[in-house]
Amino acid sequence: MSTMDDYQSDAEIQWCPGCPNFGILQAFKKAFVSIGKDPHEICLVSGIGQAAKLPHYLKCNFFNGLHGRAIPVALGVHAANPDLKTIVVAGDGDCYGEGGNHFLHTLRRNPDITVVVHNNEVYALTKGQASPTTPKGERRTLQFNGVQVPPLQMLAVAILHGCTFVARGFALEVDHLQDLLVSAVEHPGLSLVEVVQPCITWGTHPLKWYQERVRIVKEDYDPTDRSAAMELAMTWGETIPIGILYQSGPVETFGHDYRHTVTDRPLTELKPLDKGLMEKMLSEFRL
Ligand SMILES: Cc1ncc(C[n+]2csc(CCOP(=O)(O)OP(=O)(O)O)c2C)c(N)n1
Ligand code: SF4
Repeated sequence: MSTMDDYQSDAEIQWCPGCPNFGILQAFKKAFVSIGKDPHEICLVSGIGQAAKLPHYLKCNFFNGLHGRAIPVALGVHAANPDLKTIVVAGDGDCYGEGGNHFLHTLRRNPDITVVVHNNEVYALTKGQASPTTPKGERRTLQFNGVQVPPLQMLAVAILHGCTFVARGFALEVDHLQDLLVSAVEHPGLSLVEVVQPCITWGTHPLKWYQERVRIVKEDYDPTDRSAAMELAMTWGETIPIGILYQSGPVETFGHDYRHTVTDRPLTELKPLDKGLMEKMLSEFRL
């Protein structure tokens, strides 16, 4: 049985003091302990950005790759070893902007992975430019006259395109976020958790602005009601609802058919191809 200390990394944390990302980090550690997984049974995958640094600060398997490309790497990890709990950690720019294409098509495929998006409504690492979730009209470091286009509503897009677990959390509601992460990781199929993560250095509003608006969904809220979920997913203003907004299933997950026709075992357990045969195959492509 793991403890919080088992996930403690020695890396020096590079976030601004007081960044709400610290709350998300704490929620991750608590969630892993609640799930009862040991660090070697988990693999975090990230790209580039402030959010993408989170895996550095947890002692478990992780792969830190390119901006926008965490999802395809996570799919590879999951294909190679479906016994690992594979979790993508990304910023809104990383996942919805440069990685938006991967995100969209992953919704259709329903792989059994979790995607956690820190939504701070800016590109924080590169000093506050607009991201796909920046509200229309907001002035940013490169958008001097204000952003000209409306933000993407990716939680609604996810529900529309068949994601069977869609949740929104708040970085300062650590215990609530812990519960969301546990439910997401245990959900079979693709699970999406977007976390409201105010950036206290480049963001427009102070923490108080978010604290006054964030509301946990009512206890009698029915997350299987798709229309109600769409409405909550698109609500971001006077109130910002948090909780499991949508959950349905079970739905067959991507790789299910293929795994049973090709192999029942993780690819990591297959014998490597014969070296001579590999050489022969490669030689056909050599000039
Ligand atoms: C392929 C590539 N494109 C662009 C960049 C520059 N870049 C690094 S981080 C970043 C945006 C970070 O914003 P976000 O993903 O929202 O994460 P945050 O820092 O806000 O957590 C950009 C544009 C890069 N490093 N690599
Ligand atoms: S720039 Fe913003 S997101 Fe990045 S560490 Fe500082 S407060 Fe956090």
